[in-house]
Amino acid sequence: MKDFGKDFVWGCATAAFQIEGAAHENGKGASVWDMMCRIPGKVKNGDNGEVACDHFHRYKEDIGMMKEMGIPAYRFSVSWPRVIPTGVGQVSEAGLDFYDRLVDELIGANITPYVTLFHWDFPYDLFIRGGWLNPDSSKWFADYTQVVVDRIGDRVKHWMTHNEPQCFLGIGHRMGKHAPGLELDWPEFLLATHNALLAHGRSVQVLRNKLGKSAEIGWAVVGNGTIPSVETPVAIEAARSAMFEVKEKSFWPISWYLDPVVFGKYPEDGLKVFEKDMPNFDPDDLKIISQDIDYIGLNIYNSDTVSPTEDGGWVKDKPIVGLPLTKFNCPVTPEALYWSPKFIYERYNKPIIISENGCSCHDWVSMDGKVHDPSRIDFLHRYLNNYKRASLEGVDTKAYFQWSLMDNFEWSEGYCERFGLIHVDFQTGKRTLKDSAYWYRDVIANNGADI
Ligand code: IFM
Repeated sequence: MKDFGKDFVWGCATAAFQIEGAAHENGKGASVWDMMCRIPGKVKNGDNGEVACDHFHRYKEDIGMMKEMGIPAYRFSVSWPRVIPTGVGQVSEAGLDFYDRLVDELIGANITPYVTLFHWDFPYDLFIRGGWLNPDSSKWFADYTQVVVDRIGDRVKHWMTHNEPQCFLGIGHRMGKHAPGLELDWPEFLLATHNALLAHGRSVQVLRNKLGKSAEIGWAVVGNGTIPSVETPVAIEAARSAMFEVKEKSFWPISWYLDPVVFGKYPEDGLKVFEKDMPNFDPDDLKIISQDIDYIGLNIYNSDTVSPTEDGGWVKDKPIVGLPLTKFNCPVTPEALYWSPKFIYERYNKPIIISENGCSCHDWVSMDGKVHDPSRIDFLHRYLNNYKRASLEGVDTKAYFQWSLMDNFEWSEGYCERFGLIHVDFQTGKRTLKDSAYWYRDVIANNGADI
């Protein structure tokens, strides 16, 4: 039976704020998420990241569990305010030491580190200086990148700059639901977005200068896309257009983020939509933004289904009555893992990494001491089936990272959504491998041949 190919990489993913805890250890600075957690009503149950999974202290145990599961690669993020407490200037050697130890422990366990530089915990001190609206913000990020790569770049070869720009910019700076909780008008939002894109580009430059071609560099965007309602050429083209079109003011369209990064220009239709809202910027910015990257990371959870219309357009289908939903109320749409990677690969011609995929379920420790999560197994199986189809049909699929290694802090949902392969008892910190962890171990062991 066919597997995913000999160089395919299997892994799990997490993010610093969601698991580390140790919020004040060694003078760690605050992030916008620490601020958000203190604003009543912003996070369910008033939960916060003070302790989270206490991974900062228990990382050896966590890596031991990864070893037990046979996980070959681990995607984690570095906390910017842990390594530079005020975001710029004084570096915390103790903060950097943690990532040093983490990387060493991973390599010792034969697990390849994939480092994300920014998974949303923006330094609070820089936020009060204007955050991504500050014209210096991209340089701050470049300086931070330098500090991190100087310390762990000798051992880390796989890098991602930002995680999900649509979310930290859109949900954080337009909807106000995520940190920093802003509801900017479009001109300010587009300026923040432009600066964050520039930060990505400068960060790639720093990584490349330091590591050259030995490094594999990319970033991770929300890759939820569109599924054609039927597999006819017309319906497929309708779904493709729907995936990339910017037809109204919205922060979701993937082309708004990927076109500048890969093609060095904003999409024409989006420029028409945003027109006078666009910031003035130096045209050379786009050269910086479009540094050559080695892959595109896609975080895919679900997709809309669309149908073609008679006039050559498309329309979103109404959700099917009774469509399966995850605990988080997200639709279960496994074909998302076929169509999104395919459409993205065909448009941008870059290797694909699934940098996140998974679901939250109603998990608890049963009377037998185990955690039975058949719906997560079924979810992952169906999605991987589709990813395999993409791979077998020629999409350059490099890797798959399940979200998430362990239950963790799910942003404005607090600890209410459990995405992990490892169950975490948030009262005691006790970890328990779920049934899905053992299932994933077997998938990895035969490189997905049974999928
Ligand atoms: O937990 C998040 C992660 O931080 C970013 N992508 C989606 C996940 C699940 O909601």
